[in-house]
Amino acid sequence: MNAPIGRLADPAQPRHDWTLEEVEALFELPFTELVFRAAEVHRRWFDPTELQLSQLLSVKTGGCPENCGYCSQSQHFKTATTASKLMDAETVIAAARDAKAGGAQRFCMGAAWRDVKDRDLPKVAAMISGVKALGLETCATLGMLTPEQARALKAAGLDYYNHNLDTGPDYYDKVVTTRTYQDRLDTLAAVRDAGMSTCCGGIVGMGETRRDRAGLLHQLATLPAHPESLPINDLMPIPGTPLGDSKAVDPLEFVRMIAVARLVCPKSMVRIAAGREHMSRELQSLCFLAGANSIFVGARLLTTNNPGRDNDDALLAELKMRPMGSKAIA
Ligand code: SAM
Ligand code: DTB
Ligand code: SF4
Repeated sequence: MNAPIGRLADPAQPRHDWTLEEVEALFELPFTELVFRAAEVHRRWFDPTELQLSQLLSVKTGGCPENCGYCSQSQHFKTATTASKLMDAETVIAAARDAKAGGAQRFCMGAAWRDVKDRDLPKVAAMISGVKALGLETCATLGMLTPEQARALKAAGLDYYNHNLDTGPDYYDKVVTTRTYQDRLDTLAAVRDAGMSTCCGGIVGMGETRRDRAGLLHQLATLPAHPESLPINDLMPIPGTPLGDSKAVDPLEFVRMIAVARLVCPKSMVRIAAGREHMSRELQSLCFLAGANSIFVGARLLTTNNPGRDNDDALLAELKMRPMGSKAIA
């Protein structure tokens, strides 16, 4: 009778002591039971009719020295993506202004870098402060950071730093070998220590097992702080990369991933990140039911396509959902 009653009594309370076996057991629940539990937890912390909208811009594309097997931007693979230099701050700020006018709440700047070079920091800081001055939340994903660089980005006005763990620790070296899982964890610690919020999630569809997916969510759920944003990407297979011919993940398995993410990180924004372009309205709706409450808007992600505002506006209208923080529909 020494069972942790408080813990079992309220599944909506965040926990950091999840075991891998517990996370795996959630994946094994009957589908409707899993989705129901996740929907209940979602409602405890969020209005389930609200969706957070973020927009991405690739501010430095291609030519990346890392060998992430899923990525169009790695210089190790011959893909259709052409490399370009770091954009000017003014161009980035103009794109952010358009994103805001289109209804985005957060603007995320991505660079195909292994790590940040100090010489690029002033330009990146100017982008961040300019985007922040528009009244947008700011996010960047620039590769590995030192603690000093993290503090400099925070000082420039960066709210979120995206750095994905991508998959479970046992599968990581099947996907990328130019860095380690620990390198990723170290950057996440630098981001937290600098006082920024973390955006951290992963990809499904890279040939991983359910145990690897549980392994990723177990890592996220046992971090010192749950990521404030938790993106789940459905692999966009890129011709020319080692994962370019990957088989699509069963849509119901994708929903399970969303639901388990919601259950183990109950207060995080769970995002359907890459892959919505090939998802049906029905699949996306199931994801929203299972606790997803964030999407990327706009016709482009970094180098691949996204549904575009007209489609998303129509979907939100049909589902009677609305951008987070906007007025409720009467
Ligand atoms: N270079 C930085 C890094 O790796 O952290 C930032 C950019 S990187 C493109 C950001 C994330 O996008 C990756 O961690 C991965 O999760 C996701 N991503 C990249 N290519 C993808 C693809 N083809 N399909 C799905 N997600 C992808
Ligand atoms: C995240 O988890 N996914 C986004 C964002 N964070 C940086 C990137 C998705 C990229 C999809 C492939 C591409 O467009 O190149
Ligand atoms: Fe480079 Fe990031 Fe692509 Fe990996 S995911 S190759 S680090 S841009």
